[in-house]
Amino acid sequence: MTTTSQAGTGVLRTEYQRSVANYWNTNRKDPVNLRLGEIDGLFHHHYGIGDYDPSVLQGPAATRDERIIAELHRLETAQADLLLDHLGPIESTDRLLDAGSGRGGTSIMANQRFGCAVDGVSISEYQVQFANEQAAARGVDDQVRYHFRNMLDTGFDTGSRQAIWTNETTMYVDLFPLFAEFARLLSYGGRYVCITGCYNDVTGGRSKAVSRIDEKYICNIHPRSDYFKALAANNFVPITVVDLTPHTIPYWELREHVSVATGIEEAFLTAYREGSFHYLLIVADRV
Ligand code: GPP
Ligand code: MG
Repeated sequence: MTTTSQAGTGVLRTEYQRSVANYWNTNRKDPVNLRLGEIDGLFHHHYGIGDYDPSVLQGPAATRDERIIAELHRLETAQADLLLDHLGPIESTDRLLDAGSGRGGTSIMANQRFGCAVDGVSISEYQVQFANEQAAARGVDDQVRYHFRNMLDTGFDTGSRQAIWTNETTMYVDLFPLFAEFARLLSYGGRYVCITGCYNDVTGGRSKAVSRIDEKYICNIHPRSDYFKALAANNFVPITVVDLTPHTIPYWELREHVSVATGIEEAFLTAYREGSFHYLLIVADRV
């Protein structure tokens, strides 16, 4: 399944991709992700969904931070569960792709739920190694495999996937070649699920708050319209679109109170509240 184009330095094609890989390779002491993941060994690189339990902010001050960390982790795991809910019926013989798999949490959850093989790809060698160690520690490394590959050119076989998802990773790539690669990988009727942050075409261009998010993560948040143009151009037909914005705001409000907050919380809250930015779930079928 490996092609020469995926070997060694071929994975990183541009200076931009190298700078993104460098960010994730060197961002190793990120307590906002490690402290949460250490709770149960599911390491996420995405945000949370749902209401938080307000009692975590009350109770003994000495253990308050611990309670908030556990609650943020619960909301992030709930987000991944929501994404997986939309993959449709998956058989244990199917193969899935996690495009931009980070430290691996969503892939592990998919394998637990469906019992099928999952491949994750990341352009961060550090993340790939970390995630493979997690799969090995759980004894699922025969089923869940992470690869140092580029999601724009995965090298996996044509038509080999029943479903593909991107969990907050599409802001790192041009959507047209990305969805062309996904269309190649999916069999007819295969499903693509995306959770993303996108900016609002209706209110105009990129707001200051959205630009701050781009700057922090070295990403390029797309306008909402780009998703639907790029899906349509690549034979994807949307079946479900949900604006998750009101359901992610509580996560950010709670995150403002935690010791491991990074300072980006205010930008997310401003962007969501002013309406310049949406947290979107998009589900589409390949025809
Ligand atoms: C990172 O998650 C997510 C991104 C870099 C993509 C940007 C997402 C948008 C919705 C715009 P993380 O868990 O690594 O971030 P943090 O360290 O802030 O928790
Ligand atoms: Mg995080």
